Amino acid sequence: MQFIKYEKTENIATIAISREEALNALNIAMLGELDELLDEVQSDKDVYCVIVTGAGDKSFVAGADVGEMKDLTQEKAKEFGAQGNMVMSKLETLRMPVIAAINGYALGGGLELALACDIRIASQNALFGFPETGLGITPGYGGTQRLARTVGMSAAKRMMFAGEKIKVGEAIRIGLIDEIAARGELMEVASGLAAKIVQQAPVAVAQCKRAVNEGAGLTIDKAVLVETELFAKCFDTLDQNNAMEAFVDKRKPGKFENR
Ligand code: CO8
Repeated sequence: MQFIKYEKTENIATIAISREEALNALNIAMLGELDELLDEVQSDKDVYCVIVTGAGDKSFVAGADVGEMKDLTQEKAKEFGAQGNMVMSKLETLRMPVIAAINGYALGGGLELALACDIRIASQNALFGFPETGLGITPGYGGTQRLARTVGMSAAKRMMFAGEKIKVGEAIRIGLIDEIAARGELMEVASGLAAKIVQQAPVAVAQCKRAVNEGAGLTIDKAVLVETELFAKCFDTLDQNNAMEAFVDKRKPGKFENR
């Protein structure tokens, strides 16, 4: 891959968007690489948690590539938007949790990428915003929807309407991020959380993710039915059998086997 670095250690995969000379701005080739990589991650039984970050210490992702976008026709813009949206949805619906480790600029498409992750941890120097209205466009990779669902409609509208860039203090206040890490300690903090996640039963964690995501658009009556289905499926797993047996026998369960 030209624009993505990929590593896997102890059930944790790290995807680093890597185009430092352009502050990791997303281009079409990079989205194609990410698309293929996400298929590989989804089918890798050994990956229980993913961390997404940006290469270097200045930028997570500074948006979609403006140079690549500037001459798009309406028709091409639809194609471009659809490709990006498909990749963001693939990331959002990965079986395992995804942590965004935001190491600097998370602007436009970069913030949209972070919003498609399950949990956001940012370093002190991170800066968030949707500068799109200043470029004459709307966010196009699901940002209008995921930002409003994450921080509420008025905070989301304010960020988009005014094109304001916000720092970590404001981002945590409005619920855009979950944790702030000292500069230089971001990957340690993100890996620490990932290490806790991979110690839980992977199937149970995956079903929690599905229940929250799939229930979000439903009425509570329908949403709890989704939960019941996923809850019940856990009882067909070896990990549930072993963990509950160990509890009843008053011993520690062995390592979960993801089955
Ligand atoms: N696209 C292309 N190149 C970029 C981008 C970008 N989004 N961001 C930075 N770069 C490049 C710069 O052009 C520059 O390249 P060069 O060295 O060749 O001149 C290099 O990265 C370094 O950038 P700066 O010199 O500008 O660095 P500064 O530290 O001075 O500024 C900023 C950093 C504030 C992040 C500034 O670079 C900036 O404002 N970048 C653009 C941010 C932006 O507007 N992002 C949103 C883009 S729109 C979008 O993401 C829409 C997504 C949905 C698309 C759907 C399509 C249908």
